Amino acid sequence: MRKVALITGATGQDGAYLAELLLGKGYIVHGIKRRSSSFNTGRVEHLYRDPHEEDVSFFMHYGDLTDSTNLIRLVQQVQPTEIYNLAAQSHVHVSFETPEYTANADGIGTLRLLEAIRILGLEKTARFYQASTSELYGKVQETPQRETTPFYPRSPYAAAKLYAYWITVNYREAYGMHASNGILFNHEGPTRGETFVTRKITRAVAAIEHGRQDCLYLGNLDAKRDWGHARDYVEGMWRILQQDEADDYVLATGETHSVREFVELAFGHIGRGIEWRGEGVDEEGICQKTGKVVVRIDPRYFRPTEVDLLLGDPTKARERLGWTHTTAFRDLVREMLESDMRLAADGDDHR
Ligand code: NDP
Ligand code: GDR
Repeated sequence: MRKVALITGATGQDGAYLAELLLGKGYIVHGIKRRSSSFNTGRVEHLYRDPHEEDVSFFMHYGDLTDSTNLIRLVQQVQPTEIYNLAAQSHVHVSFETPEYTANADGIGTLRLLEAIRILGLEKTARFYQASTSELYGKVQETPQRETTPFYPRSPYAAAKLYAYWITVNYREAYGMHASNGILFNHEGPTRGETFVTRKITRAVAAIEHGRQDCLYLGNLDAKRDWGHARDYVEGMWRILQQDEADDYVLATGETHSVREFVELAFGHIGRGIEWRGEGVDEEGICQKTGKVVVRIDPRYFRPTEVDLLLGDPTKARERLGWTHTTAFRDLVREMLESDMRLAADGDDHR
């Protein structure tokens, strides 16, 4: 019997990598996509085949985490053996602008999916993965952060994900469901959303190099993150669901770097060193080669409450899942930058 996976958020960065991984393992994969006025399936286009052809293994369905009836119908139709709940309004800063929607999609959306499984009597047959996040640690209580570190969310996004985390634990304990949380630290790649800081930087560096942009405007350069590659992290998600017992795991690299370091490395890759002048909102990054200002601070990118430092301890994942990251920070930056340089050279910097 082939395994059947249902992925919410299949059009997102992780959903696309995960769909590819599972198809490679022989799964039948069903993804949920949202109705949009323009195409939003660019990341999974290479996996998609006309459903009229024979032996098709990848299917997309319209759906939304804010619509219970849709979720119940899809779970009933698909009868998944594994459900990966990756759909979310995933932008921390945007969550301050859309807190209610974020709570609805990211928090209550998770409950809707768990209830769909229960209503359909699939709680003993369908395994459930919840995309939990290092943002739960927020104002950190312990460094490095591990599975036992107390949570202290610092945004509407993190507060919504806190509910999702605990309702997943509760359904595991209350109904014996195989429901697990992956507490994933930041993971990136060439298809990362364009407004997350890593991709914003690599796209801007490529655009500046091609003479299409003069300056990159950023917020807090001193924030530190534990950045890995999304390809590695979807492998960890899959391993979590292959365990006999459901449990919660941190996936991280165990290294932390500041936004400033990311900027320096990205500009360094195209042979343009950065010299920093000023402080706080007056801080500027000058290109050592041209003498031009290529980075400026714009306070609009500061968050009302910030998460200053994230550094994960992936020991449990290494010992129990045999999981470890394979892409080093420097190689991640290079891969993202090279991809954006190719897109900029083609005159097509949108994906
Ligand atoms: P993306 O923002 O790239 O993808 C999010 C996906 O969710 C997209 O497919 C999006 O659809 C979909 N989506 C958003 N709202 C809804 C909704 N109401 N109903 C159905 N689908 C919806 O995120 P990532 O791939 O980076 O992250 C995947 C998950 O992991 C998210 O839950 C995120 O919060 C979490 N996470 C991510 C980390 C990271 O560093 N990447 C770290 C820790 C956790 P559309 O394409 O139409 O916008
Ligand atoms: P994060 O990612 O909030 O960690 O959430 P993001 O890349 O948005 O921010 C990382 C850090 O960079 C600082 N920063 C900026 N951020 C953005 N987006 N734009 C800027 O111009 C900018 N300048 C500085 C931020 O203040 C922050 O400190 C990501 C998402 O994928 C979540 O869904 C996921 O849960 C967490 O990672 C783990």
